[in-house]
Amino acid sequence: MEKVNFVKSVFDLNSLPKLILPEVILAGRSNVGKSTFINSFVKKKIAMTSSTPGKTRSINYYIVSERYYIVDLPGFGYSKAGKEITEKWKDLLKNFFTHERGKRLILHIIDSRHEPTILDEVFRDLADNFNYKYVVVLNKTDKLRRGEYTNALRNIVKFKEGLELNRNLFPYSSLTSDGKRGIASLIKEFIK
Ligand SMILES: Nc1nc2c(ncn2[C@@H]2O[C@H](COP(=O)(O)OP(=O)(O)OP(=O)(O)O)[C@@H](O)[C@H]2O)c(=O)[nH]1
Ligand SMILES: [Mg+2]
Repeated sequence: MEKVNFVKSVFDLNSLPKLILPEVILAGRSNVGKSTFINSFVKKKIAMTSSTPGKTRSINYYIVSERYYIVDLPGFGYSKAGKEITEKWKDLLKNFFTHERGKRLILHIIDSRHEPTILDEVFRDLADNFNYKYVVVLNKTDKLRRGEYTNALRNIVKFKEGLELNRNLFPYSSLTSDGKRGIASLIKEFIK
């Protein structure tokens, strides 16, 4: 069993962890299930989750078996304040991703029940500018019936060119841990 520990919450990019390790980064809309993904993936209630959007407000670092970080990002689209927050979020993300670090794997979490939003598109395009490995995790699949699941998979390939099941597209459920094996081997390969 892998050992997972909380490292720190980062509010300012000058205080990122000094130790550089590969980073598995959870990005996605607010309330999509990034923090829940972490808990289910590492089988430990380590990240704070909520049914109300906007729970994670800082960049949270967790370390797995002293070998890599899992990084929980604040969700996008949580905007009581609207546009201004969105701009701030874009800046923070852009700065975070342009900050000189080790290698990175971005898991873009998208709710399988809904079409990707405009902010998902903004993030996808932002991620395109960086040289990091990028995959889509289509989550909450436990909420879908079989036909809906098939449709979700069929539709998501329109989101980005070259999306391919189990290569850079992973269905997942935090409730049942369905799809965990594929992501586990992706990470294993990534940290080699
Ligand atoms: N059924 C089901 N519910 C899920 C799943 N993943 C997350 N949830 C629920 O979705 C809600 C939001 O989960 P969080 O993990 O807090 O979402 P987040 O993306 O971290 O949200 P922010 O911190 O606001 O960015 C919670 O009520 C979770 O229980 C899943 O795979 N299946
Ligand atoms: Mg969260």
